[in-house]
Amino acid sequence: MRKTIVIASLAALVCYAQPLSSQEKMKIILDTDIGGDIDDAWALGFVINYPDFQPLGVTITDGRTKDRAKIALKLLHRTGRDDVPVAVGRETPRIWFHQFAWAEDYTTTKPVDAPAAQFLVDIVNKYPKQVTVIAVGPLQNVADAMRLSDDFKKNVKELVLMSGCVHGRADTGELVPEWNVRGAIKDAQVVYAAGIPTRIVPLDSTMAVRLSDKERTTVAKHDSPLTRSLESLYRLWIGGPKARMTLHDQLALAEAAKPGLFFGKRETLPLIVDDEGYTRIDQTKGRPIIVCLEPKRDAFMKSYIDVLKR
Ligand SMILES: [Ca+2]
Repeated sequence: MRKTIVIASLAALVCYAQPLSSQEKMKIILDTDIGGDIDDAWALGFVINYPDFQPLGVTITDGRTKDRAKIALKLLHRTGRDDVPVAVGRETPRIWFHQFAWAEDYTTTKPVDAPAAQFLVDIVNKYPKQVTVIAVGPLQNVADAMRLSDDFKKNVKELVLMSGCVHGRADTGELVPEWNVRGAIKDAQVVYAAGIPTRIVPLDSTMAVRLSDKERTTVAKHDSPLTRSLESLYRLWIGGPKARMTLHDQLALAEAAKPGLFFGKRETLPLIVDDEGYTRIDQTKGRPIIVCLEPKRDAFMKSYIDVLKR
């Protein structure tokens, strides 16, 4: 069973021009490992500025989750979004912390008391079948929410994940265990097998989308609390003269915001996660998952930067 969905809607190209009313906004939760790779902070920037999202919370996953949470809290505070709660997931051994210095002394706002998994359950129960969870880190929190309560599977509207490598990386063609899957393989297995409507944006797409120096300058020159913060975090992250941000997580947000608009092809495939962290097509055991391929790099990037500059 292999179905190809080609999406191209000229009507949708008016995309970011007309904000929706508060009843029509898309209720979302961003689940993120902010503070490691730089794309998470810049993805949260999109969530903060995108007018058609109603962000109900940010949940923090993987590694030093309390330290990661401080970055999210500070970024939300600087941009006037203290209304968005932050919930902390369980800590795990993996550590990657280039950007922690940016918020290590930050104490102005705090995370909510509920752990991330409980927070996810509570919010989807409050708004049954209305909340899209966009998960752009390893999947501990989403899997924990499923383990905690069957209500999560029943009541979440859908999942959009930056996750996996299905046919091969966009840059090398190599089939690899993708970072977010490899970082929490058992959790990814739970999520992929859950049978919830799920779309993934894999390395097959994301590795084709990097920020150019010109685009970075365009954002930096805009000079707002958001863009100043993102540029500061970028400088902490950048590890050498050749380092450039790959926009993995932002592509998942773009797919959540405008399904199919920024991808030339979407395939529904029966996928499983194997014990080594590969996402494999398995006609017997796989659950149908929509895989977003062939990113429209320039159209996406223009829309994304326009949102950051709002
Ligand atoms: Ca991430």
